[in-house]
Amino acid sequence: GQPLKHNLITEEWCRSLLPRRKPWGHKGDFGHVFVIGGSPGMTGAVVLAGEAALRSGAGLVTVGVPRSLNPVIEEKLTEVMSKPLAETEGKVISVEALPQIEAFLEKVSVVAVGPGMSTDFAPVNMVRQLILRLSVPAVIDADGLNALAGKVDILKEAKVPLVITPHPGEMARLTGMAVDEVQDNRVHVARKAAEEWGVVVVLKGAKTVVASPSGEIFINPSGNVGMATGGSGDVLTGVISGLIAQGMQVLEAAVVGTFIHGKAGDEAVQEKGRMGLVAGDIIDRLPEVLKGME
Ligand code: NPW
Ligand code: AMP
Ligand code: MG
Repeated sequence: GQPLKHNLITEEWCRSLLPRRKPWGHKGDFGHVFVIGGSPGMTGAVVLAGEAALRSGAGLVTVGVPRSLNPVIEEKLTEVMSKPLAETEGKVISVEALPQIEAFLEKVSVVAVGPGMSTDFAPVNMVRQLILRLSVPAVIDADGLNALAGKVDILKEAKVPLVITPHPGEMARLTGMAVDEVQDNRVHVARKAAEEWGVVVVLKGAKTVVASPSGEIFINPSGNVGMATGGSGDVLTGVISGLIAQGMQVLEAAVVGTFIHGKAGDEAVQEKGRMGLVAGDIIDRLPEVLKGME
C-alpha cells in the first residue's frame, strides 16, 4: 500500500471542525440520534450513549429498546426519548423490530447500533439485516460488532457511511486475530479493516487509532486509564453519533468525537482520580470541554 501518514489529533484541528450553531437554529437543525440496543442487565449502555449524544449537541435523541425494558428506561431518562421495540421471550430485540426500525429511520439523522444489545440469536440476526437496509449513517459498536463476527463482509454492502468503534477484543473477534496480535499492530490492523470493509474504524484503547477507508490514520492523544471502566465506550458511541447528527462527515465526527471523549475523561480524572472515575463522569464533563471549543 501507500506509505502511512499518521496525523496526531489536535484540539485546534477539532475546534475548526466542530459544527457552528446558528443563533436562529432549532432542535430539528441539530439532528436526531437513534440508539438501538439494551437487554436485561444492560440497560445502562443505551442510557449512557443516549445522554452522551444529547450532551454532544444532538437536537433530539431516541433510544430503541426491547419492549418490556421500556418502563425501566423511561424511569432513567428525562430529555432522551425512548421507543419500545418488538422483543423475544428472552426480552432482547427481535427480528420483528426491523419494520419498526426501518419506518423510524425516516425521522432520524444517524443510528447507533449495539450498546448492551446482547449476542442472542435474534438481535444478531436483526443487526445483519439492518445494516443492509440503512438509509442514514450509522455507528456500530459493542454487540452490534459482535453480531458481525464471521460475517464482517456485510459492512461492504451497506449503502451509507459507517463508523465502527471496536475495542481490541471486538476487533479480534471481527478479524479472527488474537487480541495481542491486534494490539501489536494497531495502526496496520485499523487501516486494513477500514480499507477492506469501506468504513471508518475507531480502534479503541490507549492512543485510539482512527482509520479512514482511503487509508488516512489519526492518533488520539487524549484520554487516560481511568476510562478503563464499564460504559466508557458506550459514551464514545453517543458522542460520535451526536456529532454526525449535527451534520459532520463520519470521519470528522469519529476523529473529533474520539478527541472530545478523551478530553472529557481527562477533565473527569482530575476530580475523580483514575480509580474512582465512572463512565457517567465523562458525560458530565462533555459540556465544559465543548464550551471551551465552540
Ligand atoms: P480480557 O478481559 O483481557 O481477556 P466484551 P464488553 C477484551 C455492554 N456494556 N485491550 C477482553 O479481554 C456493551 O455495550 C454494558 C485488550 C475481553 O476478552 C456490550 O453490549 C454496560 N483486550 C456488552 O456489555 C456497561 C480488551 O475484550 C473482551 C480490551 C459487552 O461489552 C459495560 C471484553 O469485551 C458494557 O459497556 C483492551 N483495551 N478491551 C451497562 N452499564 O449496561 C476489551 N478487551 O466481551 O466485548 O465485553 O466490552 O463489556
Ligand atoms: P469500551 O471497552 O467499549 O468500554 O471502551 C473503552 C473506552 O475507554 C474507549 O474509548 C477507550 O479508548 C477508552 N480507554 C480505555 N482504556 C484507556 C486507556 N488506558 N487510555 C485511554 N483511553 C482508554
Ligand atoms: Mg464497549
